[in-house]
Amino acid sequence: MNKRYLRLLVVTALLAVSYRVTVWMHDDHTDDDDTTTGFGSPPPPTPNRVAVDPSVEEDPGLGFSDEINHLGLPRGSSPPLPHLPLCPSFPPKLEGPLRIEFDWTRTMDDVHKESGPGLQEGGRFQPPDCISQHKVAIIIPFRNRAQHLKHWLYYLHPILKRQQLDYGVYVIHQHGNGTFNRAKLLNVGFVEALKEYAYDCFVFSDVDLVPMNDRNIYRCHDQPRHLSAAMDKFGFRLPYKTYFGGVVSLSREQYMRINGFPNEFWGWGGEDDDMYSRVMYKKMEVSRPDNRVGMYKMVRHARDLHNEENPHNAGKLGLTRLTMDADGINSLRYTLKHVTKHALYTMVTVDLHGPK
Ligand code: UDH
Ligand code: NGS
Repeated sequence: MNKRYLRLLVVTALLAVSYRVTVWMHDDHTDDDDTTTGFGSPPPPTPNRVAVDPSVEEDPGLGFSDEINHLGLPRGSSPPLPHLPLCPSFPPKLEGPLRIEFDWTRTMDDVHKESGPGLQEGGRFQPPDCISQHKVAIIIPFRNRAQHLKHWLYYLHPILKRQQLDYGVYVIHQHGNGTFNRAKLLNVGFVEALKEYAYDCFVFSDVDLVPMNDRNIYRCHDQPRHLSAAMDKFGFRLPYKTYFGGVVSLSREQYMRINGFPNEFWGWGGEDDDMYSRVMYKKMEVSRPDNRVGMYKMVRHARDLHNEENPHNAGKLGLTRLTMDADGINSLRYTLKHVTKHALYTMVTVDLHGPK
């Protein structure tokens, strides 16, 4: 190849990249209108560090594969140098069983100290020395649980870092005093996290649950996973075989296949059972860690206000097969109030348009 031809090639490649950036900048990504009317294509994320791994497959296509390649880069752009190696499948610094204590009041200062260095604003982390195999958004439904969140952040950031995940923490805060809706908040988290980065895996976690073993990796598997398989409040076993509450992980594809979670379970109870049925009806299975690795400690607390047991929820469970394709991520409506970047997490405050 002569020098002139090579120069021509380089110029053409640069023009192609700059064209894509220009098109994206002129796309309509404004936040002026704060109503989200469903799940559209998220914008391409900020280009990131990449490792070349020929074994990773292209995204099969869920609405945003035209924009983003499997490395989280806008299509057409080339990976920046230098390359880092992929992180190993078994993170080398895991400790196994952990001692978890909730019987003291943590300040944010304690939490910051424990979280250690390397976190980016909004509770984002990428391992400094290798490219993670897992881009994980951790979604926490939230209202009036500030002390629980401190415990969660205090324990989880060090664990997630040791697990060498490329992760972000999203606390989805229900605005107002209306009836709580856990599953709808989780749907909002999925959409809002994808606006920021090409996450391929989603861990949906209650704020009051901390794993007691760091070998319980906050990643996705080839089937939806129930991570909190052995909670202390249930004597370190499942309360019933189809229990799917607490902490679960689903890949983007698995989540889209079940149309996300139900939006119509207001108040306490049943939404996790509906999520389990969705997985079954779409011919997937639930995987779980064994009872030793899947141990969790829950922060003890009283029942929350405005999240009373809803007797109608149990009755809805018999209808999941009929309702799931119409009630879910494809019918999600909410109003985004604020997105605030804290040092250790991103807080998304949202009006869920609850029943009056
Ligand atoms: N949540 C909040 N605020 C609320 C309600 C729920 O942040 O007001 C979130 C939080 O992440 C919580 C999750 O939603 O962990 C699930 O809430 P839940 O009430 O379904 O489950 P939890 O295990 O409590 O927290 C069960 C009922 C407690 C009765 C205790 C009686 N001793
Ligand atoms: C079932 C609920 C689930 C709940 C589980 C454990 O009865 O949502 O108990 O509850 N299902 C229905 O109400 C239909 S717990 O012991 O954590 O309070 O997750």
